[in-house]
Amino acid sequence: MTYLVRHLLATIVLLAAGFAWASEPPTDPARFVTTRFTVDGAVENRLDLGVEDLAQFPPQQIGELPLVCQSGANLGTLEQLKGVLLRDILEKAVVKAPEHNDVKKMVVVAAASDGYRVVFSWSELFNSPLGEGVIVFFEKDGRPLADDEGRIALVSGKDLRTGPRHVKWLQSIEVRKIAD
Ligand SMILES: Nc1nc2c(c(=O)[nH]1)N[C@H]1C(S)=C(S)[C@@H](COP(=O)(O)O)O[C@H]1N2
Ligand SMILES: [Mo]
Repeated sequence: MTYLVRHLLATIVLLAAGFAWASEPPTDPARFVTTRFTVDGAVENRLDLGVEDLAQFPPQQIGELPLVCQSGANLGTLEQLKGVLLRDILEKAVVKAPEHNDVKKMVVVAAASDGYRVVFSWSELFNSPLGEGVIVFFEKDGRPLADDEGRIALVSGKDLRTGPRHVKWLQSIEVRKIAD
């Protein structure tokens, strides 16, 4: 084999490997899909809720919600969301706050099956207009949520940028007191 041919072959092998690496399929979102989530931490009643259980709460709808990333990039629109208020779920779980000032030091952590986590303060949810826009949702456009975010997700509809607190694949809600 001449030097030139060997060199050519090596180049072809390297190029092929490069393409194989670059075109590796993205992680399959189906492996993150959740069908239930828990509510735990500082609550009187630990809950474990599936879509069918959410039907027992007062229904909430959001007609159209532009999704905007933290970077400012526009990510499209969430249409016809059906869900329930996170506040209503927490009221059923009953936040444990024996001292008059406890709730002011509490946060609610919404976690997803891929490790994504976002935080709300108790005050945001229960003592500000923002709370009226925080929903756990299970239907979009009249259909169950697809694998890319389903079957249960959460969104804070009154955020300036709605992407960050759009939690796909909701897995748990944890109530925590973070200051003494
Ligand atoms: N579970 C989960 N939810 C998530 C994220 C994530 O990585 N995991 N990324 C967030 C961010 S930063 C944005 S902007 C929106 C939109 O992400 P998408 O374009 O991947 O749908 O989802 C949000 N929700
Ligand atoms: Mo984002």
